[in-house]
Amino acid sequence: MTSIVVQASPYDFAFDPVSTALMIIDMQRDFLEPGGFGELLGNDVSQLRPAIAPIRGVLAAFRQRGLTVIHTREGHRPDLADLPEAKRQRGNLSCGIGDSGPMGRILIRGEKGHDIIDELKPLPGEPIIDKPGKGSFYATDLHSILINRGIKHLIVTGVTTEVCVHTTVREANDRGYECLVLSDGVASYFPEFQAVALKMIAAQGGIFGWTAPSIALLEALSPLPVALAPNAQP
Ligand code: C5J
Repeated sequence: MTSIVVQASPYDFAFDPVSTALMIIDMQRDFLEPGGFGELLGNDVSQLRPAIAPIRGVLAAFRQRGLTVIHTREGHRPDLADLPEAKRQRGNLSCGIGDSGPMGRILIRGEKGHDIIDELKPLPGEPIIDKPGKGSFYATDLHSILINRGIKHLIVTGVTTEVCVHTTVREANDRGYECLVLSDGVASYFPEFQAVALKMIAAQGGIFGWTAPSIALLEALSPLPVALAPNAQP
């Protein structure tokens, strides 16, 4: 077992990379690009873009070392059978989930807007979790995949900090996972929510987990040799 230690808040976060997964939550066009669900809700989608570069850096470090990477996408079946009526109606939108937008039907699996942005495209072999809710565990096989791979620690990135990232971290925490949320690898449409959502995770001795900037994780990973594992990416 190799123990990696990251300087984090509220205290050092230690993990064995072999039993750790990088989670990239909902980095979809529907949240990050104009014409998607995020913009239809009235948000300034450019607020989410600063998370892309830090996630790319950590993703490269994980791939180079053959470590586990998991992507999630929020969305629904084309027949909307998994879309609660309450979620469909929420926001009182003239164009909402399941309706046609500039990137196809909003938040529907298989549509252009539902897919992950080009900058963070999953590689073959990296599990993609399609989730109908805000949390990544609800109505998905994520927990089974993590158990089957012996994963105990999660490095959490993605959008949005106070919604799908928070819900996932809370779900993970209750299932016994240790979560490190990367402060520059998550983003919110609302700067004030970003700040307070990060504080809420690490408050009270790390009530939901830890937070740290991506550079702290990259520095901690740097002594770990690249291309050791058979599936390591150059
Ligand atoms: C939202 C998400 N905000 N991925 N989804 O509806 O955070």
